[in-house]
Amino acid sequence: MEEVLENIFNGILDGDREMVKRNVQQALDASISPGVILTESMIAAMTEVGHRFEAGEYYVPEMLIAARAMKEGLAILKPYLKESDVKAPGRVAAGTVRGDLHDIGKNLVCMMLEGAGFEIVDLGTDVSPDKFVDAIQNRGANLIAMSALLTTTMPNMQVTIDAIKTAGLRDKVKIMIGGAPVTDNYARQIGADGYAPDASRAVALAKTLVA
Ligand code: B12
Repeated sequence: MEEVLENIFNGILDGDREMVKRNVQQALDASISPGVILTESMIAAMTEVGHRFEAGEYYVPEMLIAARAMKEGLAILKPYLKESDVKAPGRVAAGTVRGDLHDIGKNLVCMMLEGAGFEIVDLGTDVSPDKFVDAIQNRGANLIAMSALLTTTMPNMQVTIDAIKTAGLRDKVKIMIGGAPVTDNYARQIGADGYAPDASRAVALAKTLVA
């Protein structure tokens, strides 16, 4: 791997934002294609972060600072990605369900999806079923990502899916869910298309859902 790409890769693993920003700019100045920068250094690094997390070598704080460094690097890369043709595999409307204000996990999932090339419509927290419906109807979302951290707000995932069905939009979207109290079983029970336990596996799931 070229040194500048290696620096981006290591910068993300270390959560070193300045190193990432500087080297992304240097890579662009050296006319390395944005797609190569994205896939070979940045997404590769986030994949490695995911592996280290699954192996118990990284914890949430490491994952968060890595994701933040990734996000700052992405901000520099983003305008160039639009010019070149790294195609977005899908448009994801993501939100924490009604009554729930936890957004750290949802934000991580958004960052990782964005890193993987998805377009993100971030609906924020305390998102009503109507807002999810609106994102499908008017904002072109073909994938819904719902997060819940409270056992008391989990049922609002079911309420949201019912609202999507009532609006006649269920066959227009794939729906994935996650959050600490959520399980694969629960996803099946409420008629979601999938569940992932963490942000790196959320990306893998999203890719299979839109494939
Ligand atoms: C931080 C935190 C808060 C912060 C939230 C800040 C913020 N901006 O998010 C604050 C202080 C606001 C808060 C408030 C409350 N909290 Co709180 N909070 C937490 C805490 C400590 C960490 C959550 C977190 O960020 N984890 C780190 C992230 C990275 O992990 P994650 O969210 O699970 O996300 C990962 C996966 O789940 C997955 N994922 C997440 N979303 C999605 C979505 C999709 C589509 C997919 C595929 C995957 C996915 O990927 C993520 C990355 O790997 C948890 C304890 C815990 N360990 O979970 C309690 C916890 C969730 N809170 C709890 C409670 C009770 C509350 C309050 C009710 C407390 C109170 N009495 O006021 C309020 C509720 C406020 C509300 N209406 O939402 C309880 C919930 C109990 C329960 N079973 O319902 C917990 C479990 C603490 C506990 N042990 O009692 N909380």
